[in-house]
Amino acid sequence: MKSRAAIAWAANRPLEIEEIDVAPPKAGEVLLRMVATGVCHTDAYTLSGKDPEGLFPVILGHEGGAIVEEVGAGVTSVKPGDHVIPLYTPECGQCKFCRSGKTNLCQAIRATQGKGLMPDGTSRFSKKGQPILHYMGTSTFSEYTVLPEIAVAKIPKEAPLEKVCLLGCGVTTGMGAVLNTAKVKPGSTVAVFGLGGIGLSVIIGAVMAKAERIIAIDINPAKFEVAKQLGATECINPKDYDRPIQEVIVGLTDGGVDYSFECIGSVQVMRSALECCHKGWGESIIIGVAGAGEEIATRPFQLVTGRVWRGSAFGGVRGRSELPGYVDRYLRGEFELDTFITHTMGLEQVNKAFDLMHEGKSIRSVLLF
Ligand code: NAD
Ligand code: AHE
Ligand code: ZN
Ligand code: ZN
Repeated sequence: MKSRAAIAWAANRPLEIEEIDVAPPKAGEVLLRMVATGVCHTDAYTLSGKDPEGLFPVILGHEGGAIVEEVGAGVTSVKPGDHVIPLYTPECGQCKFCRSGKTNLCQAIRATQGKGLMPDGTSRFSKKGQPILHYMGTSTFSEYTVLPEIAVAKIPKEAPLEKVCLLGCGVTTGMGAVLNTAKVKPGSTVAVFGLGGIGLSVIIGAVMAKAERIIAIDINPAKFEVAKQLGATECINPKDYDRPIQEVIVGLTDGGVDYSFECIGSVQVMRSALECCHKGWGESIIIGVAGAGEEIATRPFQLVTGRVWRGSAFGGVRGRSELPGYVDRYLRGEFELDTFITHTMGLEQVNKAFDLMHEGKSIRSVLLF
C-alpha cells in the first residue's frame, strides 16, 4: 500500500515528505495506521549523525499512537481496530532477558532492529523499489508502519492517541526512571538535569514518589516555569555560577542529593550529576543518550565512597505488560500530558518540530496524520 512518510535520506538533511510503498505484514507482524507521534530528542540525535546505529535512508519516529489496520498470519494478541502504542523496547516474554525478571531490555529482535530491519532481515518500506530502513523498530513518522506483534502494547480505546503517544517514549521514560530504576523513597532530595520531555517527566515521577526537594537544572531558564508547575521546588541555571554546578548543589543540600537524573545526553553533565550525589548513598541515573565515541569520566573515588551510577532505558518499563497500566493511570487523572504538548502540527511540519526543539521553544511537538 501507499503511505505518506517523512524520509531521512541522509544525516543532517531536512526530512522529505514523500509517498512510499509499505509491504503487507508477514507472519507475526502487524500493520499500523499512525494517528499521532511525538518528536523526541533521540530522533534529532540520530538525524544529527551522532548515533553509532544511525543508518540512512530511514523513517524516524518512535513515540506513536496508532490503530491496528491488518495483522499477519499467527497474530493473536491484537486485531484490526485495536489501539496500540508502538514499542521500541518489545516484550517477547520468552528470551533470557524477559525471563530474568531483572530488566525490560527484551533482546528477541534487538539485532535486526539495530540494523533498521524487521526480524526476518528485510524492510517493509520502499520507494521506487529502493528499500528504506525502519528506525528503533517503530518508524512512527509514516502514516502506515509495520511492527512485530511483540512490539505493540494494546491500550484502551478511550485513551486519546494524540496525547498518550507521549507514553511511547518521553513520559514513560522519565516517570519509570524514578519509579522503577531509582525507586526514589519518600522524603528524598532529587536533582533533575535537563528539563525537556524526559526531565519534566522525571519531576512528575519524583512528585509521585513523594520526594521532598526536587532541584531542576537547565541552561534555558524558559523551562523553569513549567518545571515549577509540575513540582520542582527550586530551579538552577548553571550559567549563573562561576563554579561547577555539582559544587553548587552539594552546598545547597548538606552534602549532596539522594538521587540525580541526567536527561540531556551530555557526558560532562553526566559527571556533574554523579558528583552532586551524597557520599555513601547518592544514586545517579543516566537517561540521556550520548554521541558516538563519547565516554563518561569521574574519579573512581566517587564510586568507592558510595555513589552509584546507573542507567535507564524506557524507564525500565516492560511495554506489553506494564505500559497499559501507565495509560490507565493517565486516564484516572494521576498525571497530565497537556503541559508537554506545546505544539501540534501535521506530519509535513516535522522539520519545524525539530527546529522548535533545537531552539528550546518546545517540550513536545505532536505530529498528527
Ligand atoms: P529535549 O531537547 O527536549 O530537552 C533537553 C533539555 O536539556 C533542554 O531543556 C536543554 O535546554 C537542556 N540542556 C541542554 N544542555 C544542557 C546543559 N549543559 N545543562 C543543563 N541543561 C541542558 O530532550 P528530551 O526529548 O527531553 O531528551 C533528553 C535526552 O534523553 C536525550 O539525550 C534523549 O536522546 C534521551 N532519551 C533517552 C531515553 C532512554 O530511554 N534512555 C528515552 C528518551 C530520551
Ligand atoms: N543507538 C544508540 C543508543 C540509543 C539509546 O540508548 N536508545 C535508548 C532509547 S532512547 C529513546 O528516546 C534505549 O532504549 N536503548 C536501549 C537499546 O537497546 O537501544 C547507540 O549508542 O548505539
Ligand atoms: Zn525517545
Ligand atoms: Zn524478550
